Amino acid sequence: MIIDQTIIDSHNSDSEKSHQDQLAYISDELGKKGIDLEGILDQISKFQITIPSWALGSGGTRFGKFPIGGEPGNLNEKLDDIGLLHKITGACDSISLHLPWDIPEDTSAAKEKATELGISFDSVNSNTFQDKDGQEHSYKFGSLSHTDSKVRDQAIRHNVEVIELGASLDADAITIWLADGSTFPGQQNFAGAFERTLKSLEQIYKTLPDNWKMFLEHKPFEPNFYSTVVNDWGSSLLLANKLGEKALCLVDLGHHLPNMNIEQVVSRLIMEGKLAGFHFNDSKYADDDLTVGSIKPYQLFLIFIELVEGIKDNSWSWMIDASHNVKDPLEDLIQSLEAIRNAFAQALLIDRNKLSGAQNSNDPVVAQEILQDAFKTDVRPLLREARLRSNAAIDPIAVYRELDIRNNLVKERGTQTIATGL
Ligand code: PSV
Ligand code: MN
Repeated sequence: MIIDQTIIDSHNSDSEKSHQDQLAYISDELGKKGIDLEGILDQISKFQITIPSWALGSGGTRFGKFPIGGEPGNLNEKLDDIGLLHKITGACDSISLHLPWDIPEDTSAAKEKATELGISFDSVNSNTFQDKDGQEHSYKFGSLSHTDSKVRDQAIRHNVEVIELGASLDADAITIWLADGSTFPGQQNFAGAFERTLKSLEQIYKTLPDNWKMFLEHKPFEPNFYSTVVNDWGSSLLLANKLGEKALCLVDLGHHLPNMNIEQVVSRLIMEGKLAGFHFNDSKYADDDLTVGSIKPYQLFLIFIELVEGIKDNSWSWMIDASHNVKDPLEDLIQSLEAIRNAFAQALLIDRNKLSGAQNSNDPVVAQEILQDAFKTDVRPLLREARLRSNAAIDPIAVYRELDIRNNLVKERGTQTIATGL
């Protein structure tokens, strides 16, 4: 489905008056505080978030899946969906592929199509948490950490192939998340499994092209319920430090035990120059993969305060990793994109000198006032203005519904298509 620019423009002109009034109000308020509105708008517009290829269909739980219809059945259609999202939000100019779920049939054709849509290929993800048809050795008891070298070699080979394919698409990083671990006490020797994982990662690391990075993604549990080999940021950092400068730690917001101070983890990783980037999502209980900002928006804002402090010359990878059963996945992504930019914009409003002053004079009351003043500022007019300036929609959800995009996709693709993913 192709969205004509005139449709977006006409939607924007309908809401422009009310948008300009709200923008004038916030410009005035920020002006009184000496905040450079244009600088902030520029940073918001440039802030682009990667869409994972596996978040475009309805996600499932282990109890069931309820396909929404019109799901993209192949990589071409996935690129179309992201192109469409980018057109109406102006906020997502790249895709992250999960392999083998999304192996392009024709690499140059995929690249060409992506370029036409203004989309590039971000980090590629390997998958050794599932067995694929015809695979010689099973990952039931692990992959890079497996006790059997034949299984480890197979998993290493897969990662190397993912790097090769990623390089042919001009990606420059591989994200490795391992399900490896144990479900029962005594099942696995912790040190042995860690050592074998390190050795396997070293083999993969050696094959990285010069400009490439390796992102290590930790997770405390699931699918294993007793121990995971790369369970927390400590283990991730240990591996990254042992591997070398191209190895970095990726933070998925759902991959922490309850009440973890994720913003402090982020600060530590930035301090060590080891932050790779993010998988954004939200959660109430564990790795719920819910819409970003839907449960704990304040936590997201606190994380962005750390990011904005360290962002200077860093090129971190920003990606959404959410998927669930109840919303239209494209509307869900629009909401996630909005929540991420919202938190970013609020964090940009913090007066860093004032905050340092409050911290240095041990004044938690003023520090809290500074944070909450930014958090309670309604920055949505800034996000709308950034979209308007990128020829995107002032209100992307409204345009999505006005154009009846889901039903059009169902008409084009049918009700039975299922997008690859979990
Ligand atoms: C694992 O839970 C994870 O967060 C990893 O990033 C995987 O690649 C992705 O989810 C698969 O859905
Ligand atoms: Mn993830």
